[in-house]
Amino acid sequence: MGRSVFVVILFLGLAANAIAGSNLNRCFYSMDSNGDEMVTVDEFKAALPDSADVFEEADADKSGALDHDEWESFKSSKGIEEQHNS
Ligand SMILES: [Ca+2]
Repeated sequence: MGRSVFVVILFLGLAANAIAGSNLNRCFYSMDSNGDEMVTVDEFKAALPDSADVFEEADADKSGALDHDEWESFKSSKGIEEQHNS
């Protein structure tokens, strides 16, 4: 019984992610764990471990860190709506 409840919760979590299309709608500031207004690759991987491969794509100037404009531009280019309430 407990196990099946767990499976249902897990499934609903996965379904919610699928409906969202991706988990790339993260707010920039929710990924900037040290608050320096730059998201390094380490911060990015910590926030989005399944999406680490998009870091280089989002890092338009190849500086090794994302600034807010780069992240917003990247999301816009993907048609991703930011969700501040997630
Ligand atoms: Ca940072």
